[in-house]
Amino acid sequence: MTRAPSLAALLLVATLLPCRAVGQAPDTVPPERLAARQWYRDARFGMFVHWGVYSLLGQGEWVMQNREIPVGAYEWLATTFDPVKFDARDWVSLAKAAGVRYITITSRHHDGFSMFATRATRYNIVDWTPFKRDPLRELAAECRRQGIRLFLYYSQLDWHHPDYWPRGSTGRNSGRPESGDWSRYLDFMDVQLAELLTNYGPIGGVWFDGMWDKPDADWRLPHTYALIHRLQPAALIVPNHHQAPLPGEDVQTFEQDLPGANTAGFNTDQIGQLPLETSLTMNRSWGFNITDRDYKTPQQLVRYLVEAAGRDANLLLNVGPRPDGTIPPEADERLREVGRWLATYGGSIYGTRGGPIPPRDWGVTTTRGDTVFVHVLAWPDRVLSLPSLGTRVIAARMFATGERVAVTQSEAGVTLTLPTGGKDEPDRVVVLTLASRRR
Ligand code: H79
Repeated sequence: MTRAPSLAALLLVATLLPCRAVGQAPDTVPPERLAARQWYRDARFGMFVHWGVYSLLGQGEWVMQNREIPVGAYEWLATTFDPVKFDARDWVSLAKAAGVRYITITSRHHDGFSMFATRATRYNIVDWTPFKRDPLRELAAECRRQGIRLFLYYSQLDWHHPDYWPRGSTGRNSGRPESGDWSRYLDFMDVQLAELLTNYGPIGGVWFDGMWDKPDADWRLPHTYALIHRLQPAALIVPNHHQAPLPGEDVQTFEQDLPGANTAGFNTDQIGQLPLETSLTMNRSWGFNITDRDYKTPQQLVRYLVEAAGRDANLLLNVGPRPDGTIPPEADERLREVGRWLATYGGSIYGTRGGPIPPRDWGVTTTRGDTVFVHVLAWPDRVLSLPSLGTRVIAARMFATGERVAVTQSEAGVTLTLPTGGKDEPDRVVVLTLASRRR
């Protein structure tokens, strides 16, 4: 009861503020946000969670759109959502075992159903379902306990809200009235975002999605971004709008593609200076899909993480929990496998930056200080030649075993002779120590 006026007040304050976040040169980003970006770059690995009413149908998170489910029928479906086995401690413990440093969870997806306590609409998990609990609150508390940062996915696209009008390229067949008030919809989102940034303690950031549904609309981004940064100056804005970064944004994220690749068909090839992230499904679905058996192997997932790190990007690896709140065993096993790999090789991933050698067919490099990690992902021969690193290599050994690696070097480059073993590993990591005049 006491929160509504303070939220209104926060919104008012945000409205009156000059939009300082907009058009800022990078050097005017406040220090707490710069520090958060640095933390984020160091993290390298996150767990994405797609979970909502759609999970009940086991056909992915686009089921409302794909099966043309009308708003009324979907509203009924939502009344049955009762994930009695949801246990925040299980989820966060799994995240820890996987070696992720942050979790990004759907607070509200395109179906418009809020998976958190909100006063902006009754169409939320606390007021609309028999479950009555706020999973975000439980997750936020558990993340704090276990030292995981929580990011909130928030869909700007909405297939349910009557004021999402005029319609974009989706959500046209859900039986809504052909009218609505766009500015009221934007106000609704701002109220919800203010709640998310007020009621759950420190939030890592907001992961926006769906703007691509109406690319030409006025989304009032400067206003909303300023609101977020006003409420939590260290919260990062991670927009999945498939465009080059806009003012006020903190991360450039790529969906189902490594930065620079565009197999998905909608990712931009313009890579800016911001921290990078790649989001990836383990099978072909984000939301729980009961028939999608097309899982990547743990080795493929490890290699994707390494490929991302070699391009200076984080990997945000998705799981789609089941409607009862449990994680599918296929996802559980894979996350733990990646975590086992990181328990050994994490030193070549966490806190590193991509390079200095650009990605190659044989693999990638990561670096920290005067150390370069050569990640040999696909190379059949013992001899591997690298371009010049600009300084001398003073030591080379295998990361896991410490075994010495023979090196010959000239101005043209560095040649490594790899040991015979380890070919069944997803990644053979060679640690090069460089003479320190490099930086
Ligand atoms: O939340 C997950 C997906 O539900 C959501 N983003 C991830 C993280 C997502 N929605 N759509 N997509 C991903 C694929 C995007 C398809 C698009 Fe298009 C192609 C957007 C623009 C062109 C389809 C055609 C939608 C609008 C036009």
